[in-house]
Amino acid sequence: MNLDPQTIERLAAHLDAAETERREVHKITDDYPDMDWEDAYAIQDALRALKEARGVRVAGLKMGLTSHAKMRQMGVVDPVYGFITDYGAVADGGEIDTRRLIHPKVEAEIAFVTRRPLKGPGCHIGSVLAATDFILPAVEIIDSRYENFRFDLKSVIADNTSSARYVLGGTHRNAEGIDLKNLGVVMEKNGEVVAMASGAAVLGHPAQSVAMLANMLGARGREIPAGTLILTGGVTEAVAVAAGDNVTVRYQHLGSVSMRFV
Ligand code: 0L1
Ligand code: MG
Repeated sequence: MNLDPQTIERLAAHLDAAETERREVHKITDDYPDMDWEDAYAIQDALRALKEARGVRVAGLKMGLTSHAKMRQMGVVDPVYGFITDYGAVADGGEIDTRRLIHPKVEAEIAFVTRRPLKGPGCHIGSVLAATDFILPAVEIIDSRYENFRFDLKSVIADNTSSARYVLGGTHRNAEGIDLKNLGVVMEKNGEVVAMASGAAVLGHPAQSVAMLANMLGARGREIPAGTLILTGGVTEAVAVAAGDNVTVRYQHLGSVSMRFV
């Protein structure tokens, strides 16, 4: 690690304030070009601790940048992980207040809920499917705290991978009975189709994203606990939204998820 504990705490507070005050900031590697991957995740951990200390509950974990479409869109090559919060949850069909966000974008995702812990290294699709309680459709609303979504991977990890809001659909299914690779997803904005993909867009299979998360956490001596909700990453590129937009995502076998931006 190259950053001292005080700098890590200060950068976490800086990113937390940017989120709560809805204020864009420049990417933190501009000022700390030597920060390494451990520093980046240490800032994310400090951000999580800061939020939990004021009563925020962590509602689950997320993987980001797991599709080639997203990686291409953001000019990066590796997935990242972060956490989702209780205050980020929006009911299916609900309203999302854009005045609380900077420059939101929506991503269609497939979510998993585990019934057994998963720990890397060596976690694979088979172990994930065996440990999965159910899958459900999800839409993540990301909102980077960085100006114009311009960042590098370390800055985005520190900023909790742009986590902001998420909407879960009501249809829960057993993953074993579903061909997740070929599960079709269609995203509509204001009645127009804006993106289409299948589950294979996420690292070849959405369960691979959970396996990678377990392996990434395992490298840090952590695991995915039983009962964890995991957003596996956008199957399509992220689509920008603004007040007045209506978004519906239709999932083969899993129903649809919708929301309105006000
Ligand atoms: O969930 C995601 O894929 C977002 C990862 C962070 C990068 C971004 O803000 O697009
Ligand atoms: Mg996402």
